[in-house]
Amino acid sequence: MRTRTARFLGATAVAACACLTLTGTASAVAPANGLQEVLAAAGSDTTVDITGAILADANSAAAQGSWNTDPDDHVNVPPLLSGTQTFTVPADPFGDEVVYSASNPAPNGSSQGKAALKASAEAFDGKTDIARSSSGRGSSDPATFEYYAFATDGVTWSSSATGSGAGLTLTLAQLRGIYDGSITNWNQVGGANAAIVVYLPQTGSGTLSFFTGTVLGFDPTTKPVTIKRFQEHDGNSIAAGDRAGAIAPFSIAQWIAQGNAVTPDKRAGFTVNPLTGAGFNGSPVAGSAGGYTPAFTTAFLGSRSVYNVLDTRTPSYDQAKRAVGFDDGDSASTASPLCGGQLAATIQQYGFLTVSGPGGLSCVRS
Ligand SMILES: [Ca+2]
Ligand SMILES: [Ca+2]
Repeated sequence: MRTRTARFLGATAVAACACLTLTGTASAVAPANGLQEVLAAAGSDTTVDITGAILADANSAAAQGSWNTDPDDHVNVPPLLSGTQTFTVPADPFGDEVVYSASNPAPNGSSQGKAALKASAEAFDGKTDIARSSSGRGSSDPATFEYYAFATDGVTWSSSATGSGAGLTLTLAQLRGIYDGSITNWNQVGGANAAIVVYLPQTGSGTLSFFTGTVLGFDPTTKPVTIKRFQEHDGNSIAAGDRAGAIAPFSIAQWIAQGNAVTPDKRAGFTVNPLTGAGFNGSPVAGSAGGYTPAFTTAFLGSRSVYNVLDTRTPSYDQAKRAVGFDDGDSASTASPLCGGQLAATIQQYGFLTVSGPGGLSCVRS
């Protein structure tokens, strides 16, 4: 690997020198570098589907005819594989092929995606080039991480449309009471007489850390309440016998995308429900199946940015930025299609609010 890396480092250096002559485009993202790289995104479950659409656009014939002329291959690694399923990230000039499987699981959730990005930067192998993240910068993140917020999601509580908590509106105080163990029966909050079965997403989930850290403001595992786990945004992963009594946080964007059939429907009859006393009191979703749109605002305590994270140390950093970032000029005209506003309709179809950044950008860097 060392020999190949050294050889292609030479090629990168040549490309970098060539770009220095393009003085008129100093603020643009770097040009295609002539290397066919594999740009792999991994991590968040919340953004796996919208990222799939973003990367499919980057791989499209239109992109290859305009900006992705190498062409680089953008690969979206699923967070979870079932049974004997495998997923292969092809080799490229910087890294060998990676085969994810039951024995070599893919990064599942934002934390693991960012850990994989950091490891790839340190190894200079680019096996993960982009971390999908539904959580912002953490205190232990390397300074070389760049966060590109590209959309806004909301997290609210969900219950089964045919269960004991169907059709309810909860106050923030009630939701917190359920998760701290002081409210244990749906009839205490206007529902049927049945025990509330309390669910949280899998550990390492960005939705988990946002829901507990921001919406609840405490860690329920330190409270006198029994917590069960599910794979976030997947109602089918809640035990069938628990569904009628279950409560679980759910990404509004994921719920909409599933309801709009742009991604497989895993809602299992769960609905995303109003939460009052948290900055936005209405229904979080408008419209009907196939045409759902997000109805919450950024004033909602449960609203959160979602990000693509890059590490400036990875071998394909500049090329990854061409798909999901922008450069120091803060100009929409020289940004990636995602950050230049060209994918706004896709972002909305997948249930997210769009972002307004400086200079007409549709991303914010932090
Ligand atoms: Ca390239
Ligand atoms: Ca790579």
